[in-house]
Formats: sequence, C-alpha cells, structure tokens
Amino acid sequence: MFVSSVEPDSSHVGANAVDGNNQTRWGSVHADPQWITVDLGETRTIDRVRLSWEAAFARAYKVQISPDNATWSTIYSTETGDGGVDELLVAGSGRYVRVEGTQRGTQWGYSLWDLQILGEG
Ligand SMILES: [Ca+2]
Repeated sequence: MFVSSVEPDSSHVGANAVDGNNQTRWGSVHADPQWITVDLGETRTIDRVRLSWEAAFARAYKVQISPDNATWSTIYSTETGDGGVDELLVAGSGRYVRVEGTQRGTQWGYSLWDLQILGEG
C-alpha cells in the first residue's frame, strides 16, 4: 500500500486507518459529510480500494482521487453501504485519495478499522 500521510491527523487519528492494523480505527465526528484523505506521496495508478468499516459505517459514501488535493474525480460511489468490508475494483490515477461519507449508517460518525489503497503504479 502507498501512504505518505493522511488527514485528518492527530485529532481524529486518521493514521489509524492506514496502519495496516485492523484493531486500530479512525473515527469522525458525528456529522455529515466527513472525509479522510490519504496522500500517496506521488502519482499512483490504483485499481483496488478495501475499506474495513467499524460499527459506525457509511450508508452513502464516495471514493475520490485527485492530482492536487483540490480537484476530485469520483471513482466509486454508493448509497446502499451496509458496513463490513467493502472491496472495490476501481480505476484511477492521482496522488490523493479521499473517502467522503455523505450519509451515516448509525447515529455515530464514520469509522474505519482500515483503508487499503492498492495498485500497480
Ligand atoms: Ca487500523
């Protein structure tokens, strides 16, 4: 997996989503929308995103990719998320990958045990 850094940082422990450990989690505040952005460090071509949701899952979310952390292209979206593990086949190239939750599945926030961004590039 390619990760250079992740936002949000210490306040909501975004790093816990990309530490490869399924027992540490990132959790957002209890509001819509919320997001987590991963900086891949350089432009990468990605083909798979694997999200492991904690109990606080997203009913609706998007996976987006960007060259500059400003202009985003949506490479996956759903409005019928049911938590658990989502293994997504995607196609995209960029340096930044964002998971944006737009509708929570519970009264809590959005929470991921782990987020893997995989590809060849
Ligand atoms: Ca983790």
